[in-house]
Amino acid sequence: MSTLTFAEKIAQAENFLPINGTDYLEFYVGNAKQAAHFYKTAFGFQSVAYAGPETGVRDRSSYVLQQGKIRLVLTSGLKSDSPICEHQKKHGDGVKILALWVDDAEKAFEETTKRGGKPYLEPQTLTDEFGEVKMSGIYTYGETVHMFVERKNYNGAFMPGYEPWKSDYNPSDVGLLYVDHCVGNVGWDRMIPTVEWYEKVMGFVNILSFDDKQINTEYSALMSKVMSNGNGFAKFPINEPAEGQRKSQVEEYLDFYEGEGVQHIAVATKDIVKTVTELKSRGVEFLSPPPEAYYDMIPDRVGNIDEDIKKLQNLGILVDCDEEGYLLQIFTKPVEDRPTLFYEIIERHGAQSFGAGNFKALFEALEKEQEKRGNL
Ligand code: TYF
Ligand code: FE
Repeated sequence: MSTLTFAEKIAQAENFLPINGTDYLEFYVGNAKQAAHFYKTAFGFQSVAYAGPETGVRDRSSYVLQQGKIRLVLTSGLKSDSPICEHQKKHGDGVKILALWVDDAEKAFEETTKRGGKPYLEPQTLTDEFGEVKMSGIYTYGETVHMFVERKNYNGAFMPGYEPWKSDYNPSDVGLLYVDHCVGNVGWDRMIPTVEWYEKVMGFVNILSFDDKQINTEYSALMSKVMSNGNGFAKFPINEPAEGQRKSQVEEYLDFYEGEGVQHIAVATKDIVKTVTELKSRGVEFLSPPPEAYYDMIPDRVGNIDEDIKKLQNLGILVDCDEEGYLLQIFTKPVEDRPTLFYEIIERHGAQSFGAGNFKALFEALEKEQEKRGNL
């Protein structure tokens, strides 16, 4: 067990790629118009900007939505030979771009490509009457891309090419604030090379690891390593499947996504009880709640928490802790027909970890229930 705090670990990252946070997440989807409706209605995102044939963009439609600092771009290609449609045909709806907000998109491109990053987009400058945005991009795992976005004083709706999207339909937000982390699923024996890629090309550090002995329940055998940049604003855990009693959930993802890609996006809230109550009332589906015994064990396992355990239990919210505090988290079911992308809602109270203690706790709670039935 390392004695360094998370702050001490991330301070060891290199700083050739300063990152201010997530700029946007772009999805390639089959029907962006309907996907945008879903993220407004079910998740409480607000309409921000649009690009498409009406704004002079011929090959695609893109809808930009925002909640707190979280910006989503939902994009569909308009012709079957479009690379966007090809991506969607192979992977289903999924995350294409994890865009990072940087101070210098050209330098980000130079520093990462000279360390082995594979170019996706050479640095370019987009200009309109509201200012300029510079962008560049490199590939990460699978066909997923890290875009570097520099927007010093741009004050348009999103970026050149987009127009403000004024909608008459504006469901209220649900309290989502920012992207906490985005997890990638990679293939067998691909976790270490991917971790080394983040170290070498992006200057990130590994702040946490779970091996398959920690994360191995009947349902889920996997290994995971969390990569962070030097200020902790960009955190990318990397999962690899492991052999278990059943097929690993990561392997199932790889089969259905037909390759490596984003497994879940964790979004932060300050009031998880309120956020999850609201999401459920709007039809967002969550994984089944853990057994009662899980909640009986919380005082011993985690200690005192501010929240009413009964309320957490009613909603199926999970609790975990580390040396620095505790966290509350819950996972949605996949939001696609393929069992691929899902969401995590997370509320941190000091803890900087990712909830791995929940694997063991869920396992033990199941055994407690078994014991109650006299079957152990
Ligand atoms: O991002 C992560 O690594 C965690 C993984 O009950 C996780 O979200 C998944 C399920 C769970 C606890 C942690
Ligand atoms: Fe997570």
